[in-house]
Amino acid sequence: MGSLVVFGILWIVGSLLGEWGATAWIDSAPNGTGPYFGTASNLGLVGVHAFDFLIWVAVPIFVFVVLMILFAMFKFRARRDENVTNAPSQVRNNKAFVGTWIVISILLNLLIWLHPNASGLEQVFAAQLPANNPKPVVIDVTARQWEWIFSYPQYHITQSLNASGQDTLYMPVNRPVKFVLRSYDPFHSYAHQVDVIHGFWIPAFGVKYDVIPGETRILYLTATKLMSTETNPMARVQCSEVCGPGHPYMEANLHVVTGSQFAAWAKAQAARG
Ligand SMILES: [Cu+2]
Repeated sequence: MGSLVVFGILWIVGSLLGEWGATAWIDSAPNGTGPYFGTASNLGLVGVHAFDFLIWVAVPIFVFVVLMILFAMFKFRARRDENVTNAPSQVRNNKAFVGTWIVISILLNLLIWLHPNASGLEQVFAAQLPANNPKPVVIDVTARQWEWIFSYPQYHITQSLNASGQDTLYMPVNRPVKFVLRSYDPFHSYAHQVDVIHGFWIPAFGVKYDVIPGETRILYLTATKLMSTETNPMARVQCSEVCGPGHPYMEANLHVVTGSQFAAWAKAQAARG
């Protein structure tokens, strides 16, 4: 009984220390990004919260298992005067313990299936409903070998470029954006159907969406942090499908700006046509 009490106390103290360490780790990096980089969109945050929850659940289990190994090594070690060659069988069976372990494992699996798996998926599905994205900024994204072209039909911008003539994605923070994703390849214009697959990936947003020839795909997303490629390399559009020799260089600048900065930028872009 004494061992059980000691084990219980060690488990509780170890778990509390572990939870404290995990929280410090998660909150360690600047901007609260911790060990994650996909934290700057409503969809990315679903994943971040899921990982936080899993770590929180896993810490006491990890501490329990490690403690059990250390505890058994110490408690059941061979004594100096013990005759280990003729020791009795060391195999024990505790049906209550095994039964409890199995039941708790099944319950934990069910819990993780429900939350964060099913609940997170539910959040992602809900985030893709047009009704939950009022007054979105519509951005037509055309992927081609090897370039991302961004047009803003509401603002009469046919191709958004920066001062150096590079494709640039501007979007306002905390406002829904409706990405209309299409694949187009002018080098293979003889057959639009045999165009190649690209992958629309913004690492900082924790989101990837394949761009399939012949399909028009819609992705709703809300950026939650001000950021730009200049200060954060994760804030960029990157192709994530091997789409030919130019694939690694198929990236574009990203700027997440305030609403008023976005309005000013759109006005200036529209003026240059
Ligand atoms: Cu590509």
